[in-house]
Amino acid sequence: MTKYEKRFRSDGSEPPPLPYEFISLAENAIQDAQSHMGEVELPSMCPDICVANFYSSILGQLNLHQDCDESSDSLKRGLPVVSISIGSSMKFVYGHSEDENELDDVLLETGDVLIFGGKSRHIFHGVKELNSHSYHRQELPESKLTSGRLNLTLRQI
Ligand code: MD6
Ligand code: FE
Repeated sequence: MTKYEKRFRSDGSEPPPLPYEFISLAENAIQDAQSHMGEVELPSMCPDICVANFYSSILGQLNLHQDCDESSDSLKRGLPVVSISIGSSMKFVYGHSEDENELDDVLLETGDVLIFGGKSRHIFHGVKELNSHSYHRQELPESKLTSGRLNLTLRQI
């Protein structure tokens, strides 16, 4: 039993399956990443859930944590999490322990796709320092995105 087992919309109906475009984006991103990784193996993954979080100047960060809500099989196999950033940039902090002095960071900007899987599946990670000046809605006119950062994480339960 995982946290994702009970899935329903606010009206009690079944949620729709993931759009095909999300699945192929995740699979292609993992293949691209693998092609740059030489001998180190990144398992392939077919996502069946998308977690969406929106960060604004009010709700502006996610504290250090590990992603452990998927099945024990998915976690044991190190199936990757594929994270897509849209909108304002934020700093992704990560490390193999919770020691603040040992953390690395990378700036995630709109359009970036970040993957952690294989041996890195259990990294501690979080996001902070939303830069609300880094993105203007005109850059994505077809979206209704207000100022902030939309993050989509694709996973296989
Ligand atoms: C990010 N997101 O926003 C990283 N974890 O780049 C996460 O670490 C995350 O968005 C668990 C559940 C949802 C998330
Ligand atoms: Fe996470």
